Amino acid sequence: MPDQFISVETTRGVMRITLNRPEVLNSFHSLMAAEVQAALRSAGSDPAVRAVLLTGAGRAFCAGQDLAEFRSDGAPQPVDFSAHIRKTYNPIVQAIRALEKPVVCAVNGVAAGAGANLALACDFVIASGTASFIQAFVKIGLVPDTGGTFFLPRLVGLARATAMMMLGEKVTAEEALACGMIYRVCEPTSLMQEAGAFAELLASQATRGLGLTKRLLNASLAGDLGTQLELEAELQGEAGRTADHAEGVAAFLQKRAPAFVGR
Ligand code: LHQ
Repeated sequence: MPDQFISVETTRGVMRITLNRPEVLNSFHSLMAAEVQAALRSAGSDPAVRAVLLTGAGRAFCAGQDLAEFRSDGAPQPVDFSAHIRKTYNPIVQAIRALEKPVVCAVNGVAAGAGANLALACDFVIASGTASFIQAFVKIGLVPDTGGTFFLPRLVGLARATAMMMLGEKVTAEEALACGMIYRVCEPTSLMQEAGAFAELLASQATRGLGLTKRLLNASLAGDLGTQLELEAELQGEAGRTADHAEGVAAFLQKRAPAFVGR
């Protein structure tokens, strides 16, 4: 079935996933979440995809949960939020972290609630100078979700994460860059060009090596030194058996640029 709420296109090794409900700032309802999950599954299984670029259509990246999804006649419906989160956001975050290919998030405007934390689950966040990040949950009496309480304190430290999550104030792209929350800030007019070129650069690299590096970084978030050293040794063995490792060494010795094939 064709996607209704996102657009997906793969060119030059990059799968571009665009959240496409601009009239509600690309906020998530269950159907859009299911489409994002399917796109990420296909990114994992398609060898032609060597990097993913996630962004939003229109003036926002994503305003988090579509707050109209659960309401009728102005009264909150008795929805099981726990079940909803387990079915929608959690599998997306798990899929992004488990995908052994780099995921770049181009934050083109406001990223609020689950939208902010979706961005933080990606490997690289490149934001427009006009973008902002809002841990909006507190404003509606909720707790942060979509992995925010895992990634944000690790990115910016507990003190700043606490303030962002307990105050729900807008954090500008420049502030986010300054505190280590994101990778880069771009001029608004050049965001998609720069983020696209960056994703294509990643897609031209030694994909298995990048994927195994991501597995190591994931493990480092929770592991101890001994376990991490052992995992490095194991995965270096695997990386050392790839065609791209042989190509990288040959290119170095022959003083030429490597031509990686992603295997
Ligand atoms: C929206 C939304 C939106 C619907 C803007 N929904 N329409 C998990 C599980 C279970 C339950 C709940 O939550 C979660 C996780 C979460 O993500 S909780 C956090 C949910 N998100 C928010 O609380 C953010 C709500 N949005 C805002 O605070 C503002 O819209 C921001 C600061 C993002 C942008 O402000 P503005 O630039 O001033 O835009 P706006 O407010 O005028 O919005 C434009 C339109 O988009 C507007 O519709 P309208 O028909 O008036 O043009 C909004 O109603 C709609 N919209 N966010 N989350």
